[in-house]
Amino acid sequence: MPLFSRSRLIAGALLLGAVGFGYACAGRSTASLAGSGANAQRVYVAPGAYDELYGFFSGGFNGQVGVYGLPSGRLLRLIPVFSQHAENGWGYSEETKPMLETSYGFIPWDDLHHTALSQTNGEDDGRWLFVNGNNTPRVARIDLTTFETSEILEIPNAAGNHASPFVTENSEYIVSSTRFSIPVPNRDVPIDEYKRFFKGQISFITANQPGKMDIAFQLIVPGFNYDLARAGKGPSAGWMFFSSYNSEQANTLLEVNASQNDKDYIAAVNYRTAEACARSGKGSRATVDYRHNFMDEFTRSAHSERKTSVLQITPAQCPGVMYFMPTPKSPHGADVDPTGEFIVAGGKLAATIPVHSAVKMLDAIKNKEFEGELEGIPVLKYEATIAGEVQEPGLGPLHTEFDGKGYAYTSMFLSSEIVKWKLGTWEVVDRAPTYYAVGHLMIPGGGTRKPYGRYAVAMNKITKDRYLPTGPELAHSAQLYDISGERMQLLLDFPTIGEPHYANAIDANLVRERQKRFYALAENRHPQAVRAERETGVERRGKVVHVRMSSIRSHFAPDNIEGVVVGDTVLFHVTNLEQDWDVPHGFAILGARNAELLVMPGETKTLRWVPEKPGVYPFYCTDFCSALHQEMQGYLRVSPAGTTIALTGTINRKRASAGGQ
Ligand SMILES: [Cu+2]
Repeated sequence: MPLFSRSRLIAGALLLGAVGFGYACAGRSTASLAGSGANAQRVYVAPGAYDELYGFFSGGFNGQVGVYGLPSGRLLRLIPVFSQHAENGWGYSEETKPMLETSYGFIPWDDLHHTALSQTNGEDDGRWLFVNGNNTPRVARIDLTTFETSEILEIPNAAGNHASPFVTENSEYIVSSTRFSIPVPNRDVPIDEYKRFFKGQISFITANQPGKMDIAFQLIVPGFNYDLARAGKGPSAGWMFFSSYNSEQANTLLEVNASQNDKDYIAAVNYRTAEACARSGKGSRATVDYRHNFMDEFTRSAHSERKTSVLQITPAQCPGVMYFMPTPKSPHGADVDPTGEFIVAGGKLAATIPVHSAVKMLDAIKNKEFEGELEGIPVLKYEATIAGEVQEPGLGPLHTEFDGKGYAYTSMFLSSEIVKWKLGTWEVVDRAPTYYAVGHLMIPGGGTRKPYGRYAVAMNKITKDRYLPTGPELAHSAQLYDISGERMQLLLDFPTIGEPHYANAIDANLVRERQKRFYALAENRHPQAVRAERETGVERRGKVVHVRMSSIRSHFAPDNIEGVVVGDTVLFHVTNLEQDWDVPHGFAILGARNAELLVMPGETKTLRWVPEKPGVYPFYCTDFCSALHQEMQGYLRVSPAGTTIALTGTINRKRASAGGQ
């Protein structure tokens, strides 16, 4: 099979890059703007109307998820996950800080790459969105009734949690596999002894019980780089497919040294077999250190628990758990079509798009059509599993999504285009340029049994001339295509926050009607909550002053506080007494060193504040809550250390409560 040589590939990339920019000029020409009025109508959502779809876009290095309405591309919300978020105090308030605890300590940032919506029977169910943290290996659950991160699990023995968090058909598991193999357990060894000490790992994480995520089992596998994954379905049900590269096990200059082999592998893991092995006592429990963090529903406070062991299985201990399918060449995507029969690889340096057949794979396993074995893992013959190859698709095939109508769409990073091809005949039927260097593609429902098949979104790595420039850093970009007809049609560019690395989109009806509107005050079990103003007050415990404060349109209680001295730490526990939708209150105080608080109706949040100088410090509501929002303020007096002024919290000169001394 002809492969581009490295130099030819690069030359081709440069050539096609130039073609890409040629398209850009064409994009601005009158000819192609002629249809833009009609295209505008197809993405236009009239004032007061809703978008058809929620689009959840990972923010890459901002550690957040951006929620965009589609087809309009309107930004609706940023959901902080692994990164502190000053807008709502995520990771700053005492209640949310434990969510960012890890075995490395408090980490207020991560690199969030992939999203995966929960599924029931292989279809979107609108319950949760799972996302991964790449740098400090973690996975997270976002509750789609609140659009809040409700759970984070760290992954031991991982480094670069890239092949994550792809979901099984009934959200039994999400997976996590390591991009960087490391010594397992991680310890002080010479880097040159990579092949001897470094291992990969593939973790299956129980996902369908909120608050109870854990690692069901961890497969210890050869020290390759594991990149992406998809669950099987239909004939491939019970399997999970992982792309891997660096089968050379290089530990330096991977750009050359990890591209030596003609083929790397797609790893097929049978997780039912792994479950059976685990049940029958195969494998062993290893001592590790990782964190499981979750929000308590009733205190609305996060807890961080330490975990110290994980069940590890090697493929040699568990025959039938894992097979390698040779795949050219440094495969990136490993995408399963809606029927579950085809596993499409995006060999980013390959000249074709290879497609494996699940049925052929199962036959090949049965007939032992192996070309060898790697650390107890049979390597299947390429000819035995391959269903077909898409010839001359373009340059740099990465990711493939499906429309549910028999077509696949592959992003071509180097030639900056989406290539549409037919499953079964492998013929290319359409191409559409992207602007520029498309990474992932997303078709709403594309990873499920029933893709919606109307739109595709390209997530691009380079924006160049697409928007008004904003200094050295340009807005990142997604592009929306209509794929309902024979030819793809570019409808819309929209800028995104952070890197839109990957995304999912879901029918808005599956999410919209299930929204929580406020938290019931009667169910608030936060230990410092107040249910009425008469329960507010101030209390000194040594050098710590607790202020139990309420907020309701349009005042705080108490709003005059005296008796705090330099050397005290003040904890403001603010309960929002409102019981109505869309009435958050904020809280900020002069000199606060982190963020404000944003407190949802019925919720209690805590701001830690350490005054350093005597004086009077105003505090106020930061969220515009009513016509009298501007009046929603108070004062806290700080006296020199050693001053003996009674601690009081008052409103309208009345004591807010008897809690002071
Ligand atoms: Cu307010």
